Amino acid sequence: MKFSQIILPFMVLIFLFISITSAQNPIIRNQFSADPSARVFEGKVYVYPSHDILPKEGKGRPNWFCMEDYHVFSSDNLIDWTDHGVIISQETVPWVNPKGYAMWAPDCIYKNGKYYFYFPAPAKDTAIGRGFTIGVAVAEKPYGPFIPQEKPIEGVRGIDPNVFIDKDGQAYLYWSSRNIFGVKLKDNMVEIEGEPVTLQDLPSKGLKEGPYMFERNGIYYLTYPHVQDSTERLEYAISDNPLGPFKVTGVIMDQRLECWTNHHSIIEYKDQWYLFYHYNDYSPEFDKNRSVRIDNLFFNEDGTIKPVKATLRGVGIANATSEIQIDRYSEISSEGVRIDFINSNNKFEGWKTILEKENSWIRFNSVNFTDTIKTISVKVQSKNGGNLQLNLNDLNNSSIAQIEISPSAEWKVITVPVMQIKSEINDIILQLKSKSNIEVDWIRFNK
Ligand code: FUB
Repeated sequence: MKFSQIILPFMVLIFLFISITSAQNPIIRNQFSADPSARVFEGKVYVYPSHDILPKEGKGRPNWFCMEDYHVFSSDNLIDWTDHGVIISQETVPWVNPKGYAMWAPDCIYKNGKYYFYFPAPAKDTAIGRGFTIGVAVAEKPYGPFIPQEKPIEGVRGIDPNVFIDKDGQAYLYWSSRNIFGVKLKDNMVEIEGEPVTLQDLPSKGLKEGPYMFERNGIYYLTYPHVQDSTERLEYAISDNPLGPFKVTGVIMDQRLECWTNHHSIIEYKDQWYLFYHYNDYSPEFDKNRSVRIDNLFFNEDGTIKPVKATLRGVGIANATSEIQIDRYSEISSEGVRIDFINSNNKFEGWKTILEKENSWIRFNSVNFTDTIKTISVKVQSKNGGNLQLNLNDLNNSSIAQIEISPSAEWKVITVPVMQIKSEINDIILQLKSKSNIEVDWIRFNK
């Protein structure tokens, strides 16, 4: 067998693996994921989320959060995410109740050549105390293997640990238990130094949890979910000191009635700030099975944070030759477009776009083209058949493809030629040009 016969199939496989996903929300599409703590380590973004599962008989409490382990994910483009697998589970931490199913929101930080993973869980030994306490696991690499400490951190009780390291190298641990608490960490990162304080002057009414601290231009931003009205919204307060007192300053993301919790983290990566948060995309009927999302975050000149718009499109530039899930749109016409699950019995199969009114349209922004594109393939289904038109950037521009769809009750992939496209980034707009409904799964451009 020639070298090329051995190597080429592998190269094709690698290429397929890299090119099949495009940036969109939610970012993790084969399991539930929540409470994302994003960190930049070794030039990549690592996300440490909670791992929601469905409670079942003998597994957790009905209709409540249920989590037995943590995975970690990484990406260097916020588009293609690698799942590094399980890093900690309730069965492998010496002090954790192995039947607790409550491995809630974690965090991870780098100090002195080691990665410290902080996680809340109920202890198996009631001598440690009832309810949640917070433990640490330590690794040489951001993806593990993480070795858990024998005991949780002494003097800390609560959930949602967050660690911040100031410019002078001092580390602080924050957590919540209705209020938000903070304390310095010793240099060993596994013990606290001094007595924890309740952070002042945060809203006095309504649950506050999920603290996330960061510093920018000398301002300390304490960001946190808070129930101001009926569900959690993301707010922030600022200070000139990591332990406050704080001044409540604004709302980063408003409440969403469909998902009671929101939990977030904020990072700067390659000169852009991002908000990582969650929503119950794959589980509209049960909001304790959530999914991680990302959207861009911007600051005003005075350092205040602009409210973040939650989008389906998410962040990043999609590759024209990947399957573009246009149901994760950036904009749709005011009527005539619906998004639904492809298979309501397995929601991880994703969504479809239903165009049901003549001239209705859907836009997907920031698609990277090369001038070698010759055809477009569309996965569609239409009982009565019809026509789609594809435009770049503006509906008033001349169309680049006309797609005629014959009647069919089955999904099929139709491929038609496209006009020449320059090598650049464009928005794509798909428009219905007939009276009958057309359902679209994805679009892909081919060389
Ligand atoms: O994921 C369980 C809990 O829900 C988290 O610890 C809270 O922050 C909320 O997101």
